[in-house]
Amino acid sequence: MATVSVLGAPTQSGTYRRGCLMGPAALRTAGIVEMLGELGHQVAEDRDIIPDIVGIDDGPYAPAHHVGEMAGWTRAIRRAVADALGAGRVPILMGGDHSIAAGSLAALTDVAPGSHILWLDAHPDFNTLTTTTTGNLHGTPVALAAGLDGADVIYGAPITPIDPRRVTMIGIRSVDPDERALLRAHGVTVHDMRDVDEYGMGALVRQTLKRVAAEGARLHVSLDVDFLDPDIAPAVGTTVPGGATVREAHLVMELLHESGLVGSLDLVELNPFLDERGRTAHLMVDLAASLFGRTIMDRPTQAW
Ligand code: 5AB
Ligand code: MN
Ligand code: MN
Ligand code: MN
Repeated sequence: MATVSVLGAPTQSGTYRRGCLMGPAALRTAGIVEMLGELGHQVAEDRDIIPDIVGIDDGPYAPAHHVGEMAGWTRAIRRAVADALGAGRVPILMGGDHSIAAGSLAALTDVAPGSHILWLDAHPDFNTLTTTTTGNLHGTPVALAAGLDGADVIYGAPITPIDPRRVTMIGIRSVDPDERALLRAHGVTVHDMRDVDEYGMGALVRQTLKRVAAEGARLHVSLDVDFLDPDIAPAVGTTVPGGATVREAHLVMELLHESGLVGSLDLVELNPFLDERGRTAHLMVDLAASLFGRTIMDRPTQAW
């Protein structure tokens, strides 16, 4: 059983659409804390992070906007997640938009260098402060945590960059041209939806887990709501058709649980303002439940 830190990061400055700052409240309303208790885990901490105040003029970084806000959140999140990891807890970072992962990924290399990152998203979020065409910083956290252009501005202190060759992305179906070139150049493993169609979700996740186990690594999971198909998860600003089904997403989480390798989790991009009677919030909590050990039938832990 795990000791868990439930950390809210109610941001929305990394996106152009308002509402995802209500994400942590919606996940709590949908019962995330009670769910963890019911599965036998101990919630040692349940709070929202307060961002640092960092004044940065967006001017030189245009079209990037809210650079100072992201810097302030990133620095506070990095400390909070590193504290939780350092205390042997499993942090669940609840967004908020996906720019917050710049903080959790840096915390990971602070405390557990060599970790592997599983990025479940329609998008790779591998733009830099110079390649972003939208200026929306939720499209940048993986590249920034890898130390690419803009990392110094956002972190304001040295980081141990993540190794992009230890990043596996699944669910990808919307990639910008410069982003595609960067992903290739840095050796990120990208399983796009075509791979999911051809090989199946289970096979891709098992392959990834085997690799992580062989690396002797822990796994950080970053789950963007838009990994899911918009028909089942409407509460997100950046919908892309053709996403994961309910069962595909649960299968990912069930296999991750059985592996015993997951040490930290981001639940991001939930925009409750766009939800239908809480269904996306409930789905995200149910997926987290599968990751933390809920099963349909009791079954022995399977060799994967
Ligand atoms: B999300 C886009 N690549 O950079 C950009 O939802 C979309 O956290 C980013 O995955 C989507 O703005 C960010 C066009
Ligand atoms: Mn994302
Ligand atoms: Mn996305
Ligand atoms: Mn999004």
